[in-house]
Amino acid sequence: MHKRYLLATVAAFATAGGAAAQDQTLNVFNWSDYIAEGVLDQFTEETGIAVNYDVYDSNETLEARLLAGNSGFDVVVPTSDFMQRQIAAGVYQPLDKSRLPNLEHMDDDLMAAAENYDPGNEYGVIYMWGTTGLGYNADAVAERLGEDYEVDSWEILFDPEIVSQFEDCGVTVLDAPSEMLPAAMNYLGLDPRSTDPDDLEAGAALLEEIRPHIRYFHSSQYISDLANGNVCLSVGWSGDVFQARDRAAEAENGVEVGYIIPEEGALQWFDMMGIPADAPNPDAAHEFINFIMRPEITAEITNYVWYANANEDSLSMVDEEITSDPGIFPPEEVRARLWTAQPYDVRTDRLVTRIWTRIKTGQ
Ligand code: SPD
Repeated sequence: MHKRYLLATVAAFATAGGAAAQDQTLNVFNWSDYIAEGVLDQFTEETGIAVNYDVYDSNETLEARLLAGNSGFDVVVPTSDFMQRQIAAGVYQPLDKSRLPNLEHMDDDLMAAAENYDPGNEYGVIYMWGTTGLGYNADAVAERLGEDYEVDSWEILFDPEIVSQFEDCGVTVLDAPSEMLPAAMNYLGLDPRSTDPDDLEAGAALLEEIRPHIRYFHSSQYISDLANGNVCLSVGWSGDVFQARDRAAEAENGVEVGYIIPEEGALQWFDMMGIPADAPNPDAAHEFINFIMRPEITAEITNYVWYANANEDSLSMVDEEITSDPGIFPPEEVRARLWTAQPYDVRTDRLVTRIWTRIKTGQ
């Protein structure tokens, strides 16, 4: 999905920044539904740097643009496992930490976790983090499985007899093979991080079994569809499902959306801000990353997009409704059930791409 926004106005140039800044443009490529209204305008007002903001909804889309070279982007937001292999491919430039004083606000433990992908946090800073779980329409579940049924397991998706009951109201999964195959493998009791072709094929077989009941594979459309009641069960990213819940509440349409991290566990991921090696404006990129790391700006974003952040000093400004929600900031006992991804090697990547095409096309 590609929408192009030119969010900064010429009028904004006049309000701040020196003459040099007035000529500057920053090109940001970020996930859709992932920034608070007003944040980009505030950056432009303060710095005089205009922002071109473009969005995607898959790591594969971002990666294709970066590997092709000359993307023109100054700041991008890959997920950490994808970033790891992109770092190896020379896609990023090291961050100049002397220009990022707001790094002091970041949570040491979470940045240490991100070091598993980027030793020394040389290339990336956590933007937001989350989990990949299940979004559901509470009434649709109660109608089909009874008022007492508690959605707490991947069985609602991966048990063919159960998921078949939701076919009429709409089941969706992410168009993200590196997340869907591990989720299926984990449900089967296999290691979700396994790259053994037999394990991947076992996950694929399960997905093929439930394939007839899936309405679509897409990684952003489910937000509005869950909110409007057009679908009732979605594999989704934590904040996106909470945005759906929020939209339904605002619309007062009677749709009640829930999100769970299933008891069998789920993927925990980190989305990282990084600067491509060939970024046209690395100075503005550093300024932008430092701006985002301001505690009040990060808090504003989390309050808008419902994703957890890794900015410790922002948390006192994040709505309690968000910090206290176990689906957004999971407590320790839930975190113990989360797994993290590791990047696929080239051979596994090719196999996964083939498997995914087979699953999606149903052939
Ligand atoms: N709408 C924002 C979605 C952000 C999702 N990040 C990707 C996580 C991949 N594991």
